[in-house]
Amino acid sequence: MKIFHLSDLHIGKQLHHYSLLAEQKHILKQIVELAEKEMPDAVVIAGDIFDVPVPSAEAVALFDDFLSSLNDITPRIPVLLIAGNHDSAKRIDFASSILAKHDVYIAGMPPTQPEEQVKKVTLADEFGEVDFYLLPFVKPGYVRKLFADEIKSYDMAVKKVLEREKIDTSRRNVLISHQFYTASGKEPETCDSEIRMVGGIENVDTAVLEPFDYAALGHIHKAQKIGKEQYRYCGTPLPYSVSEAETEKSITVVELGEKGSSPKISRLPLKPLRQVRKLTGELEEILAAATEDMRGDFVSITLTDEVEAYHPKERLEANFDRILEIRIDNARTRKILEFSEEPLGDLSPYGAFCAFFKDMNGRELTEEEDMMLKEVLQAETEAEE
Ligand SMILES: [Mn+2]
Repeated sequence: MKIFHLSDLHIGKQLHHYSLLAEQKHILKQIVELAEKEMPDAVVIAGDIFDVPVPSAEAVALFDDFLSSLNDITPRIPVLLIAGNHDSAKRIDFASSILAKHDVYIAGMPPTQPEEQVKKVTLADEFGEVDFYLLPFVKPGYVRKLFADEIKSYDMAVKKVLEREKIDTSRRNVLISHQFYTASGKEPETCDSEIRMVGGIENVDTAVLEPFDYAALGHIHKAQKIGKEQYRYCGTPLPYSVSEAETEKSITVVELGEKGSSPKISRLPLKPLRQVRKLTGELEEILAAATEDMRGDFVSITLTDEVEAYHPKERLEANFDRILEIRIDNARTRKILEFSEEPLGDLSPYGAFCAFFKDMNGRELTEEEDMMLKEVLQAETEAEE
């Protein structure tokens, strides 16, 4: 059984205020063409379909178009998808019972009531049946009514929800899930486009994936395995941050053979409409290296000129249509950065400002400035009381 594993489409996402709808339309079309060519037995989307819980009309229309184009392929390819943490479970679930008649299977919410189970879809190939478990993003609070014990963590929530399914491990099982999986404490490699997680509270250990022959995971934006070869994040179909500049995005293709055999896993590269590039150097070097090919790309520029360059913004804009940011990295800015990273210790606001002023201006405050500063701080303190 051949599976296309996708996740984190984030339809409607912007990159530094640039709409990515044209890029997303282009990449979704490419995915449909690859499906026509490769004819997988299923397309799996492991959450974060949209970038926000209430997506724009254009974003919804684009996803609708993608599903219909996939559905037009004959023989029909089933699509299995779940909600991620960016999606609204209820909105994703809209029309799901009608869509199921068209082989589009959607799970918006994990079970929340004692009589509910994880949505299961069974598909078959020459080796028999495969059970797909569609587990949308789980928070401990969503599933608390299912258990007598208090659900104290994400790990416990996912573990108990899966145990409750009494999965028959003599069958072939695939999990579709959207969580922050770690392997005995080892974290996956992240990018700047994911929401930062604090203190590891969202971690779910890959031990819970044991009953599955393949785990199609979403949430992490870089393609990688976690724990075992067959536990995979497929990553986003497009670069969604400067940290993903010039990294190759892909569809993860999984071929499940007989029960007990290791699945064959490969990656089908996706070619974006525009690249995300990171350019570093002196203004003149960057301008000299700019080609007509790069004009439309999204560029993050770091200027290293020690002497302030002449009209850098205007000159860069004449060569690049989509500038994400222009940073300056020279001795002066590095000094500022170094200073900001130095612990302030127990300096009072007054002491901290004096040190900052000296560093920026290379001198102490004059008597008059010192008095002004004290007045401002005094007024602040009074306002707080
Ligand atoms: Mn995501």
